[in-house]
Parts: sequence; structure tokens; C-alpha cells
Amino acid sequence: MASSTAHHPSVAQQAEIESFQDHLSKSTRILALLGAGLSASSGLPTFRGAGGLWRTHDATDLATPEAFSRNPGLVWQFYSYRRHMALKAKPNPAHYALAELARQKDGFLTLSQNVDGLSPRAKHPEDRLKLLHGSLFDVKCFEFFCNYVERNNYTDPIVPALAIPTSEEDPTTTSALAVRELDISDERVYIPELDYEHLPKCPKCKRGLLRPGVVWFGEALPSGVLSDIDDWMKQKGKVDLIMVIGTSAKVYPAAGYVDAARAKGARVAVFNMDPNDVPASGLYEGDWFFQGDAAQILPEILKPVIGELKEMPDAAAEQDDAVTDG
Ligand code: BV8
Repeated sequence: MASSTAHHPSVAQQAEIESFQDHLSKSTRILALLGAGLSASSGLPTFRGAGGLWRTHDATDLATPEAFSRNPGLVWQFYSYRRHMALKAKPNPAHYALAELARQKDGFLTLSQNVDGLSPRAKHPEDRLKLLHGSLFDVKCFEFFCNYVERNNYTDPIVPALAIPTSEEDPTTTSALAVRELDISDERVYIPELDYEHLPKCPKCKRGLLRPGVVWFGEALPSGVLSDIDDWMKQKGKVDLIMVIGTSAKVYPAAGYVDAARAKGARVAVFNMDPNDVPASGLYEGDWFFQGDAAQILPEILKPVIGELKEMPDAAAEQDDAVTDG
């Protein structure tokens, strides 16, 4: 297994890239496991490193039902901020490259841990994309006995109390001209305590709070998604390849699909900025590690199969146009 900075490949690395491309072109059954690193160059923070801290809170501490029970206002401020940032972000060439590969290869299934909606916006074929951890743009009732679910809610802010404060409200701002959004991920920026009254309510039971439609730690993944993947894995024939893209592969059961694919004969190709971030079971002879920014190296390395990425339509922008054109 040879590692290579794919952007300026040396001869050896070029050989690695070509052996991967050769295997990819011959592969019929392919998996991809996506993580936050895929959306890093779209400007969205990852969970590790600086991005892992939101104000003074570890992002994973806020992603639990317990945190929501304790302080639903704070958890909503966290998720409303991420909805806002994800709506402002744009899919990058790696999202489009994977969407194109899914159009080119019938047997290509993508498993995404990302909840930012960027793969769907890059028009990744829906039947070949499994969102393991839900979406920031789905909401559901927090009440145990209420099954209200609402998909594709892009209202930003979802309630007025969650609007991102601007410098206009910031007494230290001098010139009115420079009105800008304040970065509430910085704990030095004041945000109010929000009580129940100001938070989104369930329109069905009229009692419960709405919560983000993501999978929190300690919660089961969507059963339909798990069974669809199991059916795909059980199809006859080996799995030829799994691409592990922009993920630290530390969260389960998502990370478990690397070894599940390997058990079905798959070779593993990792695309990651950090050479230390390989799946827990390590890399074997015949596997690949491509170091670099996914947005740069993925379109490059997949080119023999997907060609040059021409236009990169953004479903959200088209939706806005449709609305405006009426
Ligand atoms: C459950 C949604 C049980 C919310 C998320 C087995 C062993 C150990 C622990 C467990 C286990 N099984 C279960 C557990 C517990 C837990 C778990 O895995 N804990 C971990 C921390 C050890 N799992 C759970 O709780 C799961 N549920 O087990 O339920 C159950 C079963 C039945 C019935 C009832 C209950 C639920 C897990 C899902 C949690 N929700 N997200 C939200 O987003 O707010 S997880 C969330 O964190 C993400 O979705 C993702 O999965 C994870 C973050 O990982 P990454 O995406 O990889 O991001 P990270 O920042 O870590 O890494 C970024 C990588 O990109 C780095 O490698 C970096 O180098 C690289 N990179 C950066 N820039 C670039 C780049 N690469 C390329 N280009 C760049 N430009």
C-alpha cells in the first residue's frame, strides 16, 4: 500500500493512481463512505480539530437526546447555525464527481455520514445515496408518542428566535454600513437563553418540540437505510472497492462498513488530508491512500470514468430560481 499526495504525483504515486483507476474501471460493485472532510472545502467545519468545538461545547456532546432534554434552546442554536451555514455553502467538485460516478456505475452505492445536504444538492442520484445520519433539513417531534416527521424544511431561521445576530445589534459596531452576521460559534459572541416558548413546536401533537431530523449519539440509524444497505451487501457477487472519503471512520456503525466491504472482497481506497486517518482495521497490501483535499484530488483521480466535470448545477439554486421565476 503506497501513500501519495495525489495533486502533484511523483512517478510512484502516478503508478498508484493508475493502478487505482484501472481497478475502478473494472469494478462493478463499489461503495463509498463519506465524512465531514468531503464538505470541508465547501466551508463547513469538520467534527475533529477546530471544527469540533462549537462555542465551549464539543459538537458530539450537543448531538445527543440528553443534551436536547437538558437545554433544547442551546441545541437548536447549534443546529440552526449549522442549517444556516449549510444553506450558505455550495457543493464542491468532489460532491459532483461522486454524483457523476453514480450515474456512470450502476453498482455504486454511497453511504454518507454528512447531514449538510450537499450531496443531494449536487444531484447525486437519490437511489444511490444513503444518508446514514439523517439531514439537518428534516425535523421531527421530540415527543416519544408522536411520529410527526417533516422532510426538506429549509426555513432559515426555522423560528425568529434562532435568527443569527448581526453586528447591527452589536453595540460595539461603529458604522452602520458594516452590518454583518456575528459568528455565534465563537463563545465570546452573546446569544440569549431560549425558552420553550421561542422554539419550534410540533404542528401535529401541538405539545412536543420539533427537533432536528438527524441521528444523535445513542440513537439507532434509520431502519430503512440500514436494511437497504444490507440488501445491497447481500446481493450476489463480491464487492470490488470501497472508497473512504474525508472521514476519520471512528463513528459506528458507519465505520463498520469498511470491514464489511473488505469481508466481501473489496479493496480499500482512502482519500484524506491526514495520513494518519485510516480506518481502524488499517490498510492492507493492494489498498490505496491518496492524501489531499477531496475537492481537488477526487475529480482528478476519477476522471478516467467520469470525464471532465462540466457544469455543476446546484439543486438549491435552481429551486430558488424556480421560486423567483414563479
Ligand atoms: C448507536 C449526526 C445504538 C448528528 C452523527 C462501537 C464501538 C464504539 C462505539 C460505538 C459502537 N457502536 C455504537 C457506538 C456508540 C456511537 C459511536 O460510534 N461513538 C464513537 C464516538 C466511538 N455510535 C452511536 O451512538 C450511533 N448509534 O450506536 O445507537 C442503538 C442501536 C439500536 C437502538 C438504539 C440505539 C449513532 C452514531 C451517529 C451519531 N450522529 N451525526 C450531527 O451531525 O450533529 S455522527 C457525526 O460524527 C458525523 O455524522 C460523523 O459520523 C461523525 C464525524 O466523523 P467524520 O464525518 O469522519 O468527521 P471528523 O471531523 O471526525 O473527520 C473528518 C475527516 O476528514 C478527518 O479524517 C480529516 O483528516 C479529513 N479531512 C478534513 N478536511 C479534508 C479531509 N479529507 C479530505 N479533504 C479535506 N479537505
